[in-house]
Amino acid sequence: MSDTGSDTKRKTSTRLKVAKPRLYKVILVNDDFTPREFVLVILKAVFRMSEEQGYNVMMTAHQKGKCVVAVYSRDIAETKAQEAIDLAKQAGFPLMFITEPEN
Ligand code: TYC
Repeated sequence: MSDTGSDTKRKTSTRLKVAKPRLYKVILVNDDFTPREFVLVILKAVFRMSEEQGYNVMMTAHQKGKCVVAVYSRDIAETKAQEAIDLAKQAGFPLMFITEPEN
């Protein structure tokens, strides 16, 4: 068979670019009412953090006003943030999480 080189030719110009799904940060927001221990319970239950990770994130939010908890796909970030907010609300606390895109 003659070799035209066609099957080794790169077709970069015709290849469609697939957008990478953006990642979203879940951010813990400080407030004056939710007990520290309850924040820790939520971080461990919803975000699977260890006691030490959870404590550090909780204290950073407590001292600086907010702290990034984790980064996920948009769907997971929004679901986890809402789950955490709902659990706090059920317990009577105004604990807030927000999501925002990375970059
Ligand atoms: N500031 C709260 C208190 O002193 C504790 C707290 C920490 C609440 C972090 C929310 O995201 C938070 N009881």
